[in-house]
Amino acid sequence: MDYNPIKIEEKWRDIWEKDKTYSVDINKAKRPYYNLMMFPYPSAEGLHIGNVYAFTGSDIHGRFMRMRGFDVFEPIGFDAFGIHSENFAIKKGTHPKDQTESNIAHFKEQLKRMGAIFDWDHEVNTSSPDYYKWTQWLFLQLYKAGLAYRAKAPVDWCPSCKTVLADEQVISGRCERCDSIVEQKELEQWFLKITKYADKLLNNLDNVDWSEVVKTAQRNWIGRSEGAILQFSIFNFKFSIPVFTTRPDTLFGATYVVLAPEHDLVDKLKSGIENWDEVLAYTDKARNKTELERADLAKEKTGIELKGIKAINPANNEEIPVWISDYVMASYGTGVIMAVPAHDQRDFEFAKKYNLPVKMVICPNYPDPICPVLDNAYTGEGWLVASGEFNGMPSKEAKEKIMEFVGGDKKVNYHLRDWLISRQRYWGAPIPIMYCRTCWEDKKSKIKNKKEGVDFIIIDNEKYAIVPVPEKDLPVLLPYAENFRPTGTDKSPLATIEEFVKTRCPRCGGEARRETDVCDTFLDSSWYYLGYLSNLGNKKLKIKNKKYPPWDGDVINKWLPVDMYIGGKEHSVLHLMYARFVTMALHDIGLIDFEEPFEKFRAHGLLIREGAKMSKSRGNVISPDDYFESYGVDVLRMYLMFLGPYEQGGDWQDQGIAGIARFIKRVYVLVQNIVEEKSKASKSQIPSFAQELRKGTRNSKSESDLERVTHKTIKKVTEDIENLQYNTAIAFLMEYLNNIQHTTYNIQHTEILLKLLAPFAPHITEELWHEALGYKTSIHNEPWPEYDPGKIKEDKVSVVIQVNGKARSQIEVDRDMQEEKIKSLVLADEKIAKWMGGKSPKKIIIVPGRVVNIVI
Ligand code: ANZ
Ligand code: ZN
Repeated sequence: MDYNPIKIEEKWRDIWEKDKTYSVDINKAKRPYYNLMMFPYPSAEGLHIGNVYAFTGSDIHGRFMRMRGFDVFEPIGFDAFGIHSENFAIKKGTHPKDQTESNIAHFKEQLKRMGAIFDWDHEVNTSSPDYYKWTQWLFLQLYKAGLAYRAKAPVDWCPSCKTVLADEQVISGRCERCDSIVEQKELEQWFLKITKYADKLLNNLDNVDWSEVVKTAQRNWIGRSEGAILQFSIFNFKFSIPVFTTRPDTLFGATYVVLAPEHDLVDKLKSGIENWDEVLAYTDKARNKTELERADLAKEKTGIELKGIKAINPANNEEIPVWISDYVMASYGTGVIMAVPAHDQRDFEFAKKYNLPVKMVICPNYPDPICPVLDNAYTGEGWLVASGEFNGMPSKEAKEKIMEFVGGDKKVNYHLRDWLISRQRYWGAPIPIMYCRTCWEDKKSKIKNKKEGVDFIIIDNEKYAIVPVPEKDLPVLLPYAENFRPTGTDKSPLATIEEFVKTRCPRCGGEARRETDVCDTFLDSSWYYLGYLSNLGNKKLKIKNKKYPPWDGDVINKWLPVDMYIGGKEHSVLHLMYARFVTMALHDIGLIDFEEPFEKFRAHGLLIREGAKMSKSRGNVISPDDYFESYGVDVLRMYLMFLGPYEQGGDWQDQGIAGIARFIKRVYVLVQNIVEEKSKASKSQIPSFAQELRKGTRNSKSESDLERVTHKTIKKVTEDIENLQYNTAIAFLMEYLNNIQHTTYNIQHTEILLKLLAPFAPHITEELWHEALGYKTSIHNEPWPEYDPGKIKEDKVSVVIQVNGKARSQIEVDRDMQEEKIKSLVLADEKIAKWMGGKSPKKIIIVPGRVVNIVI
């Protein structure tokens, strides 16, 4: 029989779907294992090969855990709202709703071909009202808990996406999505108070099993910094200026003070400032720069002295000048710094340029009284000099002491900013808020004592009360708008739809207006792992259909936190941070029992093609469809996983896939042959293998070798899959196939090969399991093969290591290990290194399996 992957794969897809081979009863499952992968944006006509890469690696893990006896829940869905999908529709000249529907249809077809154990009964689509009703509900819970608020703030605006962006969505000053340089705008927007959880977000990282790169990215993003607030009084003014510093130990070296140009205090000092026009001109220029440009270390520093203003250094009462400069940010710390040019590089450059005094107060090598002349700031720790009574004190100790000395306060600062979720776009969940004028005017008489907030906003110079949409009125439907294109103003296109904007106030029954911005897509995906386990209007699901929340607490707490989450590291501080925040908030509101959503997270690597990033503009994007049709899914899955360690990514080589195709074909032929031979043997009375062994007509040595190789293979493949080292697992399977081919009649080993191969190539293994080996049940329900450690040991031998003929150490090596490898192991041995005392060996004599003698 010829191997015809297309036919075989289609056949098994149908059977699996009909038999519901992979579905789990989420209520009854005994050993729940939640295997989650980051769901795709259906923002193109089809799956990207990078999606197939990511999902295959995750699915292999899911299949493996299934064979190990877990009830694996592996859901999939679509992150269908948002600018990615909307932009694609705009490009195609279609409506986002229609385009998204047709994209999803094709995605689904492809995902079904992938041979994954997806549970389609739990599919979610974030753009369907059944789903976004709950995204809006989530927003209302956060609002009620005081975690959602409106505020005016300088925000990042993407001129090409025509919307504001969250802090996390600006990467090196550019839009995360389209790479345009962002601009700054001052706008009133909705924020979620993620900063309230800054400490928890940071501390919990110590207790989750996540890829280290991602943890580090989150730690840096949260950016906790411990310091102090010190007050500098101003000559002739009644108030003092607070500065935030992480180095109070350097206070005696503070030779000037710098304010952010747009700082409120600048205005308050106006009466004393002699060069006001100059100051104003500088401030205007600074406002037009992005924070990133301002923070650029390489950039030439600029600034203006506030002439006529003097600050007093609280440590020594010296009068020092006050400047404004755009290297100080208004939004960080207090927006004011004490400049210590000797010990801060930015201050150093500024002082050099404007001829301000540089005073060294931390000496790297005390008690050396002569501090080196600086050509750069010395930013390390050391001992204090020129600091009065603190001279000679270690700088670490002086931090606290000097802070106390001048009556400063401890202060912890975070880089993390609140999450800006308003988007001036169409394709998203409308923010479920209304604005009512009557309610604002009535607030004193009627609403004063009500619990719900009566914050107001100003629209066209009128004050409006903020009124949340009642939960029973959800969802606030997104209208099918003809004019969905971004307006380019600071309003979403929904603002132009009169029927949408005008509404009745649920509180007073009067006329009200709706909020017209929509939610950031990342709010949709911040809870989708809960959504998969919820009844979002899906009649087929047997989940107790609670009114609020949409999930059953028992089910949620049984399955979550997610056991394994796999996805891209580009979401390190986006989705992964937002989802953690939302989970913590839901926990504190009392809706779930856990506060970390993902117990284990692994970032997969990126797939490139022949050394280059795949992109439409390069024209080197691979369509999975072509490979589904030519080689079949099993070959594609295996080839992708063979390209490199899954967590590092791989380089797709066009020729490479043929090698995997040959391997699969060899498996196919081998199994057929073994079965044929076996049946011939039984018909023609050819002696069985065991009989042959007894008669001594076969070489029993090779048989015991195969036994050893089998157990070794099981061990290696098992461990490699556990560590997501799929490429080496596949290599072991290839080697194993070679070994089996040299024996005959070996059904038992063939079965093991097929089982080990099953997570990688689910279709062909199922086919052979049934058609060649004659089983009636699925190979995917078989238990994972176990190995016997006793049977592997044999191939290790213990070797004595001598130095100049004297036994000094002992190591274990593989029996068949190459001499070069043995030599390097021996030389790496700690004890031996000591005995060699840094000398290099003159000669190394190896007596195989017994002794290694090093002559020095
Ligand atoms: C004096 C000093 C002396 C400083 C020294 C550093 C070294 P992180 O670690 O990021 O929190 N700073 C404070 N507020 C600032 C603002 N709004 N814009 C720009 N810079 C600001 O950095 C804290 C340090 O950054 C603070 O400590 C302050 O400079 C500066 F030898 O104060 B330091
Ligand atoms: Zn009202």
